[in-house]
Amino acid sequence: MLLVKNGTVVTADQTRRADVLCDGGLIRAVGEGLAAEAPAGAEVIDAGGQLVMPGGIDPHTHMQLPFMGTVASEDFYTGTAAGLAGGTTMIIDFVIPAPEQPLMEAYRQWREWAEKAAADYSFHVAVTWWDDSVHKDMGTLVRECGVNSFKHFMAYKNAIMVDDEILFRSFTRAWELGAIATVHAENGDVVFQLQQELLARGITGPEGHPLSRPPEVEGEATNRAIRIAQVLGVPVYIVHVSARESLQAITRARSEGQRVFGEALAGHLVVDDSVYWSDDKEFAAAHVMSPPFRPKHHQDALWHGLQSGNLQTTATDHCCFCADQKAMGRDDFTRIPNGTGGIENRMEILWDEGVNKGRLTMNEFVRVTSANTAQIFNIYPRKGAIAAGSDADLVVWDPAATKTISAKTHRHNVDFNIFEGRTVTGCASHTVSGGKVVFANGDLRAENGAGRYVDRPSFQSTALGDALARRAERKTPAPRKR
Ligand code: URQ
Ligand code: ZN
Ligand code: ZN
Repeated sequence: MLLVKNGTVVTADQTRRADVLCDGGLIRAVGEGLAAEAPAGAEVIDAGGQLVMPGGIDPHTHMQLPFMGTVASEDFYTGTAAGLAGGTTMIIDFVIPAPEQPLMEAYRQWREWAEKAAADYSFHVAVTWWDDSVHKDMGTLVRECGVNSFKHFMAYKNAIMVDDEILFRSFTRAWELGAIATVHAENGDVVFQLQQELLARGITGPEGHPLSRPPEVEGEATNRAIRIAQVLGVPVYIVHVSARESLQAITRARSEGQRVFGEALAGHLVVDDSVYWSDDKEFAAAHVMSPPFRPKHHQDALWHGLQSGNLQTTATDHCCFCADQKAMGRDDFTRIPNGTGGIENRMEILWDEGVNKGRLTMNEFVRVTSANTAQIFNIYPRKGAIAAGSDADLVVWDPAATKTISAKTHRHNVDFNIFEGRTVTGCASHTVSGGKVVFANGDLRAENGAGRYVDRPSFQSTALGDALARRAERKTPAPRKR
């Protein structure tokens, strides 16, 4: 039994003084004066002067991902443990089959890797190729494995990139199954051409990375994915929206009633492209991720996207590579493994830059760090809520505490932090995962293997599924009048 007392409970839609009683991994009661009901032996957290919020959900991580000739340095244990130290109590990672690799084989591999997770986890499954077996495995994944989202990379040509025909087939299949399609939206063909041109001009340093992936490349692919989803009548989720152009495509579609969701990374909200022009090439290479960090005006657009509700979730795309791995691209920026970290820092960055600066209310903070993700991926209110019957995943947040972020002290298993040197006000003092106190005033008690796989039911059994079904009953749209 765990009692979190004297705190102010902040959820997506409510702020109130309340105690929280947890038992058996679930929240049992939320209300004032529960201390009297807690048995003598109950563990107690005194949250006086602090906030009690749903544990964060990071919908975009890549623990120990084999990628670009190496493997991400963060594994499922160290990565989820780092998340717990920052208030994140669940991740949605990615199964990314190699082209021609059976989806079920890749799924089993990632499930094995994730056994060591210290916090709850789930998987989006990437469709990186197509034949009848992919069509079949998608059905098995939804019906038997609790997968309700399929990822598509429109970038990474000659690797995991898929073309419009596969997008069409896979979006259609996802819709049939009541699953949501998600995309990494960059035009991989244009990126490839720009990369070749830059290399031919002798531009091999990390500055070539952003030059080969301008915002227009992301805006075009975002719009293309949205339009294909519109033709098919399926919802679509755009991961790591980094540019104003992509947000414009999402905003337009949403304003016309299309069901499109967008995700912003903590990194894209506060780090700009000046990092790539540093004389310190190792520093610049450490920031190589896709889409790249953008000029500052894109950050303002992303914050407006979160404030307006046109972007719904925040993530990290936690995909870490150490300096020696990034050095694989010392002579050719296209060989620098793409990815940066941040799972421990996402919530404190969102709080400091969002709530402290008046961009987000505390309730909106909960929406974009937890509740919206839980709703979009159909695990609300099990996750993302503080209510009787919800999982006992909580963060006790000290709005007055300060913390200076550094690779010297962070819990990530990587030798770099894109938020290095930032001092934030507001951070987790305690994290509760499955009803257990796993982080308390700097003491991290993450347990290898304590995390559970979280099934995410298909949408067919939900209002969204009904809405989609009703749409499907409409006759096939008449050919557009020219
Ligand atoms: O593209 C992704 O999301 C993966 C491969 C992580 N790397 C990255 O640069 N974002
Ligand atoms: Zn991506
Ligand atoms: Zn990613």
